Amino acid sequence: MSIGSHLRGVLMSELRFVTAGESHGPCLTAVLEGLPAGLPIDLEAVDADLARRQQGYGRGGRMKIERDRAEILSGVRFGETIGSPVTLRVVNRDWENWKDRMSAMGEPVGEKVTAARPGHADLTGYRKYARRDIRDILERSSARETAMRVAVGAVCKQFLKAFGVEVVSHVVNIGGVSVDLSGIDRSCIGETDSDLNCYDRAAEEEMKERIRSAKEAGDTLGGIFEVIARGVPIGLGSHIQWDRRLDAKLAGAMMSIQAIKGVEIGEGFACAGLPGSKVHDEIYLDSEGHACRRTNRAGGLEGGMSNGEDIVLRAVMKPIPTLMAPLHSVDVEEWKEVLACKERSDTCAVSAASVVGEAMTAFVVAQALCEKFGGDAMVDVLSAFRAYDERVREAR
Ligand code: EPS
Repeated sequence: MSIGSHLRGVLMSELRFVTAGESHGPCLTAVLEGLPAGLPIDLEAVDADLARRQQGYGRGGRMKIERDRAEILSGVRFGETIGSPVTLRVVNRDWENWKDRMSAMGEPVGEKVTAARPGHADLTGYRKYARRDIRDILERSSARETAMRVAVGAVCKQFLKAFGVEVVSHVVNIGGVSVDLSGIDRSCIGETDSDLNCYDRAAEEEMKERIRSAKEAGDTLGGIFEVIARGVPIGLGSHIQWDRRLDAKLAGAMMSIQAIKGVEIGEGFACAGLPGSKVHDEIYLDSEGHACRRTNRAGGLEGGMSNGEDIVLRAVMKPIPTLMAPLHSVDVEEWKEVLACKERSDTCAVSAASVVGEAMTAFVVAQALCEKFGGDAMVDVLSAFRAYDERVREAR
């Protein structure tokens, strides 16, 4: 087999997706390819995740306009996948207000954006893509795109459910206010009705207070969220090669979310200050003679593979770069120092990012499952999974 055909083979068996669409264009779309045929699709569950992403104390005016709903344009018939690419669409209601300025054809209309925002893609994107209006960059770098990641992730969650896998998230820090993790029962995560997807009421009130003051000051806030994947079978990913390691894929997927600046797995950065005896999860035998752990500091990943414990990831989101009290910058047309442009934006979107983190984790775990048990039909994938699961459960 030539390298070319080998690579094609790899790509064809892979679960993958791309998104398209501008923040104020007519709609956003995603194409998800590689899902086996025969997976029942619940569109209401997709919409429920889209609604969760729109929530959050500190969101801006845009979220009052949008009511994100997913439509399916291909790949599903009578509520079941048929093996072909699944196309999802979310309409931008704000398009009505932007039709002329975001028109695909015709002469440019409206004022250009020329004052770059520090921390956004504005300045580098404008130069790299040789544009004359920063809007050509900000429309796509906007986190509006994450609506499609959430829609794709929601479909992946339905695939994962067939294997007993569940992905949840919670916010653990906003603007320096931290949740007391020792007081949190992680098994309850996934059940909150909190505005900030936070499970520590006292911390949540303080977070809201910080968001209120940041908004008053024309400033923005970032934070940290945690994603937990439960029920992941052992042995997804591999120690064999750098690009097959599941921890690398998860970290990469998390870093791909707009405004994320750091990721840690399990104890993560805290490991730097601890001796090995306080970091590694000792292995015991339970009453039935099965290997078990009493701690999960590894965050469910050892040697680039899932080890059967919960996968625990945390990601840090920087404060949103669009400030109402703008920072020093340059005007790209006049090439002089100015204050950055003020676009309508959010004060804090960490709770929205947590839902996106869930979606990206669900996608990566679904991709790893497809890679390991891949098949064209759900029945085949499930029977490969059950045979493997039986073997590894029996293995001593
Ligand atoms: C964003 C700017 C704001 C946010 C947007 C991300 O949009 P607008 O410019 O329309 O006010 O609300 O987030 C979303 C639209 C969304 O759906 O999350 C940005 O510049 O990144």
